Amino acid sequence: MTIALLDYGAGNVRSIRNAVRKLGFSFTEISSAEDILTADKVLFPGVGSFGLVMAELRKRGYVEPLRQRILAGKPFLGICVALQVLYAGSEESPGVAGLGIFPGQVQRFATGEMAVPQIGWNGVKLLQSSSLFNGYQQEKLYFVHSYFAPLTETPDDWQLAYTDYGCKFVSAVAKGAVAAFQFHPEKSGAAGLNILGNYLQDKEEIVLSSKDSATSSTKIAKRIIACLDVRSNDAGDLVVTKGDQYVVRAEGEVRNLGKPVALARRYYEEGADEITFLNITGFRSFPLQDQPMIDLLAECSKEVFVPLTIGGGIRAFVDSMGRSYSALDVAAAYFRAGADKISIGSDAVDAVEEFLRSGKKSGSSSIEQISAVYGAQAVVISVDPRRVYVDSAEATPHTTIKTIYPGPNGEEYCWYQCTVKGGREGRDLDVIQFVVACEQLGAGEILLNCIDRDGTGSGFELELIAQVKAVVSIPVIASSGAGSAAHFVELFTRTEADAGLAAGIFHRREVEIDNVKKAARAAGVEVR
Ligand code: 1PR
Repeated sequence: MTIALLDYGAGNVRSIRNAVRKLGFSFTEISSAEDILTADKVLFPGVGSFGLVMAELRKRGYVEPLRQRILAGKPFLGICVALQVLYAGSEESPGVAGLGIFPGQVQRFATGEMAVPQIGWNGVKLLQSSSLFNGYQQEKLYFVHSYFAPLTETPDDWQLAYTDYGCKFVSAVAKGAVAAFQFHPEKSGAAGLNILGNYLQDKEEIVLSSKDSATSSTKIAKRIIACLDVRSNDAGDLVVTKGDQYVVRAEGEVRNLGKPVALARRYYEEGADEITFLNITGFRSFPLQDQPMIDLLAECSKEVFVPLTIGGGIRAFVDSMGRSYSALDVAAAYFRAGADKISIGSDAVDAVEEFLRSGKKSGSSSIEQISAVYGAQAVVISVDPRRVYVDSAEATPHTTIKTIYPGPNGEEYCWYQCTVKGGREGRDLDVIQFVVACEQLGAGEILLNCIDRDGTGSGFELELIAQVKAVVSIPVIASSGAGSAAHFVELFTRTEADAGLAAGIFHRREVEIDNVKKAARAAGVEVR
């Protein structure tokens, strides 16, 4: 049996390749229209915008063969945007015709109550039974998208499953042996691998029966993220380290808390919803010569089937031979190696300063470039703010809060200053100006650290998190200060944070991820 992969080189399809291999199947690459017609099974992990996908299909002459294959009901599985292009068109790329298998337009989520993009684990409700979902136990699956196919009032017979995110949308379609998912089975842990395995194994056509109604609802989970700060120690080995307020040396030595791939695998098995690697010395070296980080990702994505984010050193640079690389080149290398999202730190601060100075977008910043090619959902901004105390709100032009933790001289107000280079350098920029500008430039998510809390185990900086959540509509990951499961409960019950990230307590095994989830669940917080 030939499983043919439709990959036009636009993003991270390494994960789907790894997932197929992990399930014991091999695949061939589609390189001609003929391959589309003759393959036993086609697997199409759509990457990029609706318009980009259609342009790539058109350029390669794949539109008609795909339509032919799909209309004939021959085995086909599309993922994410590959579900959306089955429709007639999309608000994402007005005027671009889709494959038109299904009528209707793909729409954008309205901003408001829910963060956009939807990034995270949500449920799916089956409208029909399908062999694709054999063994499915109602687990949550991983979604990352800003656009969706609306569920029609009376579901059509090809609408297989739906999900709620402010509205009900179609999360799976199936017709004959043709299917497509809005979620990513290759990023949805064991539940996703099971579904993907069902497609790969199915010898029969996908069996559909017994219509259900679309009355119950699903809920997105708050994500629990394990973060691995990675750097070389003095012996030159890449290790996971952890600082106290960003100081990672203890008694002169870089703290060594384990090997990155082994730790990531452990967190995956223990139920982490996502794993983040931060190369904390990325600002010093030439990022693309940082081969170990690329190898690390490639290794990790063979075994870890939840989303992987990589940060540190995502910026333009000139190497020792005088060759220039753009931030997009650096990001592309990480996506090819298996990253789902990249995280920009210092370079985002420079980009925002330039944006605020000029009053217009340049189109050439790392945020804009990477977002335009890979989509906003692939661009995380990691910000390292630090408290600056003032006596009154009028004492500074920056946006302050009246804090419940007064400063060393009894100051009742503070603002959060953006820093670069791992907190070594402060800028005249507050976190509010910064995150608002990042969203405007095309960022899809904020990783909100706080140097004052980092490594202290004293709980998340709730005042900061609430202040940031109030001004952006993209998801916010709260980071720094987690010391117990109760701190996550406090985070999710007292702020609207979309995810909580921790490092030290997980590395030192002081708190298990599972215990965080149990505590959250007991407090009525939705988790996976
Ligand atoms: O500036 O684009 O090269 O990115 C550098 C990245 O490395 C940034 O994301 C920055 O936050 C991070 N970074 C730089 N120096 C350090 C350091 O520790 N010396 N780590 C550093 C930041 C913050 C979190 C940490 C949480 C949770 N680490 O990732 O894991 O605070 O910790 P906790 O749960 O133990 O409190 P660029």
